[in-house]
Amino acid sequence: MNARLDEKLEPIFQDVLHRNPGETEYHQAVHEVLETLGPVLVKYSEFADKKIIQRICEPERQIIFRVPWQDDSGEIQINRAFRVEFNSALGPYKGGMRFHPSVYLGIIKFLGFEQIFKNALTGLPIGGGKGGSDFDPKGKSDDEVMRFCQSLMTELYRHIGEYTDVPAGDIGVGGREIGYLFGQYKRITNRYESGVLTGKGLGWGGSLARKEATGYGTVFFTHEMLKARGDSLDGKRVVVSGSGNVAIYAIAKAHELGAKVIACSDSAGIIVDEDGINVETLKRLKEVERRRIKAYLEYHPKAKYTEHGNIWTVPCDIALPCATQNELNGNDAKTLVENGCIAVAEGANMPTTPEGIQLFQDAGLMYGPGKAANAGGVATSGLEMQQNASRDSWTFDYTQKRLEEIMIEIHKSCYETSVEFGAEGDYVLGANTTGFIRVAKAMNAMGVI
Ligand code: NDP
Ligand code: 2IT
Repeated sequence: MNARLDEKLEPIFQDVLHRNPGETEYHQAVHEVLETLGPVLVKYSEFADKKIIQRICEPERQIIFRVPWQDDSGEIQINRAFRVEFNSALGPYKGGMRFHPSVYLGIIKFLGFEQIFKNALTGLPIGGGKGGSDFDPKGKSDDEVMRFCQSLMTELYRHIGEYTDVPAGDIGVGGREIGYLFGQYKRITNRYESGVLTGKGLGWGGSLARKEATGYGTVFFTHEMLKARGDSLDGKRVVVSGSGNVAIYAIAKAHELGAKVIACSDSAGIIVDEDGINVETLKRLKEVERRRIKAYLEYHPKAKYTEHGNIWTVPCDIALPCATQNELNGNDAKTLVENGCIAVAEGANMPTTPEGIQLFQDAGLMYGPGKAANAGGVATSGLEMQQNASRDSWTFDYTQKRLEEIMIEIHKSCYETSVEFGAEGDYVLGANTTGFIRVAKAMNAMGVI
């Protein structure tokens, strides 16, 4: 955390450090937002008087619980799960569940904090929340995943609901897990409450284009950044980290808009395919067979695999980090800049370290932070909630059109805010400020709650 904070904001940050010891990712996420809020407090002094920032930094509710389950050999396993209901000024808490062994309170709080502003940017009536568990789905059988999800929901059900808190997927949580979670919620409550979870399967309340939405949205946002400078995706070399839900559909949409994605990765290694990454192969390997990216070579022997390689050393015009937090550091940013990269858009949440962001901004790159660039996923979850509320289901084309309009609008409002605050093209300031002002105005109107 390099940039200095405004003198009004530094004590607020010190208090966050003091009250949330050891939660480094949460500290990082708060610092990044506070860095941009100085001018907002000058313009809206009532936000300072009413301690809006201090209140936003304290989650409305945090739930931590035990998840016991039995593995296939009959042994009892114990995981820990979280749901952080961060802010409900704009609507019910909304945000995904992450299943990954690295999950602890600090990760869920950073994600929940980001989600508040991201969700505000979508313009839809959704508050911010996040949850997850240190459960590792890798290597588990379907039955084990089912038993774990059922046990988790046996506690979580009492905290969520269509008008209260609406979870969805994130790392390690996709259609399979949402199915098991929804089934257990329905069974315990005896209610077919479609709007309690999003990312559901097609045919039982899910929305077309939700699976594709985050990756597609990130590429729509990238396209808008390029258009604002009279450029386009056509013919661009793109590198996408990760090979999960967000990465796959970012690659698909980048190809559709004329770019060539030449590299992707997983936590074990990177694939470079100069012919362009084959999306059908990726889908088969990752969505159906749940295998490692290395297996891509079996279908495309001319591609190159590097165990534990660094994807950011692959020269490209556009970089889309779509894996996880802090996956792109200052050195990586320097390499990308030196290799002529012109734009970075974050499909993942907080993938770039503060040093990396600073380097991109100093170099004048187009840099779209996750809160704006990956908001298409939660926005389409909002559209799924709309379809559930009206007991309707929309076509793929209509839903995708709505997603594209939302991404265009997010880009526009971030850009306009950057101009208003004298930092044209600074999407970090644009996203943080726009999202914050929307939440702060609602909180202010609702009194001290
Ligand atoms: P998936 O579980 O589908 O895929 C995650 C990908 O990232 C995998 O390739 C995984 O590799 C890699 N990865 C995850 N953790 C690590 C790690 N610690 N180190 C290295 N690689 C890692 O998740 P999603 O695609 O859904 O999520 C990716 C990112 O996008 C996350 O930051 C998530 O918060 C964000 N996001 C997701 C949204 C959604 O709708 N799903 C919406 C907005 C943001 P491996 O398989 O080897 O672990
Ligand atoms: O980080 C995110 O925005 C998500 N994982 C999606 C949240 C959602 O509720 O769809």
